[in-house]
Amino acid sequence: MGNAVKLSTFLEANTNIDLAKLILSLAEGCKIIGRLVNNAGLSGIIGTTGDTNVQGETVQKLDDLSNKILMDYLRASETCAGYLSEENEGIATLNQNGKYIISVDPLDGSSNIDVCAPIGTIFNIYERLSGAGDVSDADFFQKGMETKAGGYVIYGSSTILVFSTSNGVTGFTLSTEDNDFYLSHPDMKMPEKGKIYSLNQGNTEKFGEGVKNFIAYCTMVDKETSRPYSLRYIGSMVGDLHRNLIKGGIFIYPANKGEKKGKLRLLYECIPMSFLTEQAGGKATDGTQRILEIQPTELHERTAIFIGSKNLVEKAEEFLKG
Ligand code: P6P
Repeated sequence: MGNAVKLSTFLEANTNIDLAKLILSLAEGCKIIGRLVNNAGLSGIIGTTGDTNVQGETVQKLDDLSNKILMDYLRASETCAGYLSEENEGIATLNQNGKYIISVDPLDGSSNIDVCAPIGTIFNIYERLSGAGDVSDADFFQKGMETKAGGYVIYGSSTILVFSTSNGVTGFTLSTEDNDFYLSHPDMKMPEKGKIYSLNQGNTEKFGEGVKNFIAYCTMVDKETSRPYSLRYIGSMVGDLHRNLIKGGIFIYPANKGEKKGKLRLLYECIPMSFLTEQAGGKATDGTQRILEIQPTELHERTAIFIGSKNLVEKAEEFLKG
């Protein structure tokens, strides 16, 4: 790969050795997950396990496999003390003397596996608050602004690791030549102005008036503001947010009549994506406050989210304030 910058080289130069080890272990696990996703149709691992997870959602076989792979690789890192996953009811201690803890959605959007749409692994890393020994829930109840590293791996037309350690956002593409991650997206910036809105418009009748009025604003004809905007919705948060990070836009999963606090989970979906978005110059709120300022109180709590290009999130907030 010539003089392309390897992930390991970038991490050595830009973070401490423990965090670098953790991210490299995570990246190794995601390489395995990516290969399983790419071969899913041939290896009989498409479909469900027949179980439902703590969220009451049907568990895809690849959800379960991805979760187990990440636990194994992060345990081997020796620097990851604690693990919280969408797929596990409670937290797990991986290394009693580890310095960090991690919250993950092992395979976000996994219901899209059968239709070959982009899916991804989302992660958020904090320093543990407890000194050593077993981790506790309290270690995970930190506001998103305490994040030490956060991001995702998208398994799409290519496999790309996108993350931040508080010094901007960087993307690394997995080479199919030597199976290593190389710098491909230095200093990613969320376009301030976007023309894409992304939400499940089929739920409009369940939304509050503010969201309905923002949707009407997006669909109105107005040449001066390049409206109507385009609706793009993959049904996979990682796919929708990666597109918006590159092209600009807003992603919305609001509270609604059926989901009082929305659907998406605070600790391992909304906080990492909001941390990354703010690091790229975008904005992320629950409609009234920064996602990164929400005080978590439950491991699997959910939140409404309005996230993306600053101009669109602020326009949505105007409609929410009525
Ligand atoms: P809906 C996938 O199940 C997920 O958690 C996110 O990746 C995605 O944005 C959302 O749910 C889709 O939910 O209700 O629109 O199908």
